[in-house]
Amino acid sequence: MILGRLRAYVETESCSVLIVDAMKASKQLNKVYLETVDIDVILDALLEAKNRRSQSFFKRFLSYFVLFIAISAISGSNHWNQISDSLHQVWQNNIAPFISGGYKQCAVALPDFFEDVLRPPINCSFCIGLESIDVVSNLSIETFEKEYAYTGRPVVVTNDQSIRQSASFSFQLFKNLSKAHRLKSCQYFPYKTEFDTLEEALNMDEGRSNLRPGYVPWYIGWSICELKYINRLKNYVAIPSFLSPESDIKQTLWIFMGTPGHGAPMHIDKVGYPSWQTQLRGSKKWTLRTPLECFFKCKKHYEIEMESGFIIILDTNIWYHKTETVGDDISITVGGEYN
Ligand SMILES: O=C(O)CCC(=O)C(=O)O
Repeated sequence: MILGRLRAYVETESCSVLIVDAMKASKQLNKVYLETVDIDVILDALLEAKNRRSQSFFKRFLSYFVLFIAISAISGSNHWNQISDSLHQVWQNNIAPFISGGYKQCAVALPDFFEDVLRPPINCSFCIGLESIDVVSNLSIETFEKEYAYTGRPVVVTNDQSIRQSASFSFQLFKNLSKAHRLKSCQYFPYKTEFDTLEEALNMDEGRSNLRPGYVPWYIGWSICELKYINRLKNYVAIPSFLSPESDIKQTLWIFMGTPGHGAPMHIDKVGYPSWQTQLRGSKKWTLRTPLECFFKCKKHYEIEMESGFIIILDTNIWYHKTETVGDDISITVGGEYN
């Protein structure tokens, strides 16, 4: 009786498909029908059942989809490049603008898990047999190019000539250069700080920037990408001497600085070239993680502590990496990419 009346009612609201489906689906509904004749309660229950059904359909669809892309990525499917390109397109053109409510670029970042499974699988030859990160003193251009530059093997270089030519660095030096418009940033990473802009960060109170007892920890990073400013920064920081002048083609320089206990979280980059980074002040621990597809072929984790004057060479496009300032001093680094 109730169902008959209900269907008639609902049909006038042009929702008959919903009702028929929902009636089949929900045992709970039968209880509602028996216990009440209030049409609003019944409709609410029907709608809830319908939502639950479509949610569980969506969840099932999503888990099959995620399983499919994870298996393709891990197994290194031949078509993976096309699949990942198409998925990126769909994300960028349809899903991200839809979620962010517009076409603002980067309003919604790809969630980490998707970043991970959407990248093309990496050939593990760079980590097979690698037990620890080499530490080499005074590396020559030839040895660097033969053994490290394009092999994906990370290396830490000590006693490089460039260190002797670099200035001594402090928070204040960057603050002064930026305030005087002698350096201008391009991209800025606030990490876990509350500073929305580099200017705000460089204007933090003096006690905090000087690590006075009770200071609130911080860590920031930014890039310099205009030639005028890059050349100015190069007056202070010498490029590692084992990089040949031709390999210094990607000019952008990156600065990272912050206090003990803080750093960059685990991530992988899509910057195109491998990186160098000089530890100009303080110490920083790097933790490297091999990509998922190499877990069964390589060691999973590597750690290395960079002391002042060390230079790390790392292809951040194939190694997951995170950093943490260690010791008592501020950590200041400058780095870039090479080709
Ligand atoms: O030096 C750091 O703390 C972070 C560096 C980094 O994440 C990168 O170069 O991708």
